[in-house]
Amino acid sequence: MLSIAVWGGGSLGLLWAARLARIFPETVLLVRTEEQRDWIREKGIRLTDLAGKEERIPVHVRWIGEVGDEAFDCLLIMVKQRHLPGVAEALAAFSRLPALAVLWQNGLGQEEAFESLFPPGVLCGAVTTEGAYREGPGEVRHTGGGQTWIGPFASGAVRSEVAARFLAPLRDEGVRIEWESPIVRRIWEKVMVNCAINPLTALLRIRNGELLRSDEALSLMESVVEEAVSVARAEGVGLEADAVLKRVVEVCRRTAENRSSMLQDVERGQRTEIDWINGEVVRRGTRAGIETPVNRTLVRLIRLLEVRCSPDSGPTDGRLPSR
Ligand code: KPL
Repeated sequence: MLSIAVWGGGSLGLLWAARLARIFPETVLLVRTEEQRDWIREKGIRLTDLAGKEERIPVHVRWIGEVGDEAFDCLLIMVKQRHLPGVAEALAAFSRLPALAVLWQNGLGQEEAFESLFPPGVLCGAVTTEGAYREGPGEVRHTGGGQTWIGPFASGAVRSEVAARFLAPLRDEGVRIEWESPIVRRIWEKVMVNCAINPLTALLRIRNGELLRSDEALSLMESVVEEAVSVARAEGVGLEADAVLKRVVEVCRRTAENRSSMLQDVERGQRTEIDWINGEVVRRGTRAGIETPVNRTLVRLIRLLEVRCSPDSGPTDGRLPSR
């Protein structure tokens, strides 16, 4: 039997912990607060499926303050990018590291904090087109079906035996999940979609589908994608701007009613993932000598919005927050 842990009790963490607990009953969910732990320990996870049917699923749950030296075969890391250094620090204290560690963050650069911990092939990334919405501490709604890919960041790394034992039972249960080696191209494709949709929806406070109603929005998304495609190409990931833009439009249609994750962060007064999405395109563009003025402007506008929307935004010293 595989021992699996899901680190992070956000929307995807809850969805996957519930799904995995049905297949691998020993799955442990690691959450950030004692309140969330107590809620889930008492009531389980309440999952509302795509058809609107509710189910309560009991899950082993622990607060990360209780996590000591653990031995998991497989670890799904589903925290926001800004919490990754803390996870890497905690893992560095484990005497036995997982044989499969999967990073599920939006954006680029998530692997950087972990590269020195894991040998190539153990550290994987995940990209999913599924949607979920956290409705409470242990309540999650599955808002969109889709496909998930996991695979190593490193080229040439082979699928481990643990990865095969993790994937096969999920597929048997009808979960659409594939191994893709390396995962980098999928990550870039997703980043481009997030670069185009997330900041604009957050700035304009609109749902994804509304972006398609305006030529101005479409032309901004086109510029964002063109810049990002040039940067990806400089990194050896050959994507075509037209095809990517078509995909962006298709995602806007398919998720027309969604409030993007960045819009949700802004509405909750939380820091967004802009630095790891458009911000990474700018950073990598600078490294490769490629100008990315539209992405740069979106990063600045979102940072301004973060300062305005933060619950503790008092007077600032005039500096914008940096990553
Ligand atoms: O991934 C998303 C997000 O909101 O972060 C999209 C695809 C834009 C769906 O809302």
